[in-house]
Amino acid sequence: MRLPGIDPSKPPPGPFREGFWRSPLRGPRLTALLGLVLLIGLPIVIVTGLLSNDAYQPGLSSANGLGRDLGGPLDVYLFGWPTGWPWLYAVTQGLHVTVGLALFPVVLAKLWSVIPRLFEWPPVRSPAHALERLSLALLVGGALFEFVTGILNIQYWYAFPFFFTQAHYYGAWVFTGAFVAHVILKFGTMRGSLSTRREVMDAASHGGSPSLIASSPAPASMSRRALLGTVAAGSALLGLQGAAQSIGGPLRVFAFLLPRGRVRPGPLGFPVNKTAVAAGVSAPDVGRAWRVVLVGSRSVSLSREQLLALPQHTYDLPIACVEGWSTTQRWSGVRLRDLAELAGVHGQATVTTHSLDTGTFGQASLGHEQVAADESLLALHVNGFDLPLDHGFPARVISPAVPGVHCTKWVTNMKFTEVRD
Ligand SMILES: Nc1nc2c(c(=O)[nH]1)N[C@H]1C(S)=C(S)[C@@H](COP(=O)(O)O)O[C@H]1N2
Ligand SMILES: [Mo]
Repeated sequence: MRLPGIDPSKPPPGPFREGFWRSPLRGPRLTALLGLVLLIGLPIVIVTGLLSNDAYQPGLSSANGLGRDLGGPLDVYLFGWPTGWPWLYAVTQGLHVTVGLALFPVVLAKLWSVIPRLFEWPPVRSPAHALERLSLALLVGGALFEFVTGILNIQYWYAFPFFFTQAHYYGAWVFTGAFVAHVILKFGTMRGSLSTRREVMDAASHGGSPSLIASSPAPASMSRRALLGTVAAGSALLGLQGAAQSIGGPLRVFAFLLPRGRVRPGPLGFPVNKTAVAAGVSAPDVGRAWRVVLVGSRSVSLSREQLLALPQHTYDLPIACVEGWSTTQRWSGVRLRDLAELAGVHGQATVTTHSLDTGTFGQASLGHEQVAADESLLALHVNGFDLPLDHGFPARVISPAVPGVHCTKWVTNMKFTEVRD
């Protein structure tokens, strides 16, 4: 296939010319080694990402318009998110963020190792070659998009004009499709390159693609071992950040590069997602006049004293944020299902909570599995103390295994909706 105006024997100057890429470190074995690490690690990130979407309960959106709805047929809801293992989301999302952070240096090194291939000349040789190049564009673009948006999100730096969740989720489908195609196409090459001790000219170089081995190598400025060591050290540092904020406790100090690394000492010093000041919640709002309104087949309004007079239950439960940090504390309060009963809802029910905080996270929904769980509470105490204002005083939701965003603070209203099946 000849493209008009393109002479295959005359690449434009610069990166398209043989001899432009001169690092002696590049070669198919290096690329294959980095590829193997990604082949093992990326499926963990992909699967835990899909599970995170499930935990957000997209299925609830049709019930009350408040569950998450990213739109489109790929917003899949696989199964009702279980409540039996309270640590479940802390583990799946901790893995998503920790493994993702640790793989970022490997992704960058892998892209560096194959960069001569991105500058093929002629850019397109045949329809099959065009398809292959398109899949590579989706792979590289998808990977960079996913890693960069994910990392900006955990740094609370919304430097982009689109809605993070939707873009990161649909970007993941694009990336995953391209990743699967790439693994199918390149698995044999990777195995072949790893099975020899020495770099050999890659087969593809005969097919017209530029070789990864420089034709006129420059003197090495570092050894290949030093390159791999640098990548591994970068991965270890970032992986430590993720693990430290997700495992928490005394390890949290090692998350010094992340926003949730700094906490105050003492039993109430655990991380705060959004402070009362940031949410616009002030002392008068939560004074003696505060009431929570329970809505079901009837409406009941309760003061904090009245809530405290109801049966209290205590559980150790994590708050596990989508950003990968979690913290387990001892919460006490009234069971959500007891509140549903008070509102006259006796069967299976979902709940939608509203808060004094009028921001995006000031409302959330829980499925009927969550409402029915023993450990799901409207918490009034944490670690034996009144809830601090930053953690949702006078009352907040806490529920096993759900993403932290469902644990609404400064609750003012709870609407229970009976589910009929
Ligand atoms: N009203 C209200 N509730 C909220 C939030 C919020 O911004 N406003 N943030 C949610 C998120 S995203 C998380 S991870 C948890 C964090 O709880 P914490 O701030 O007590 O650690 O609270 C959730 N509840
Ligand atoms: Mo969160």
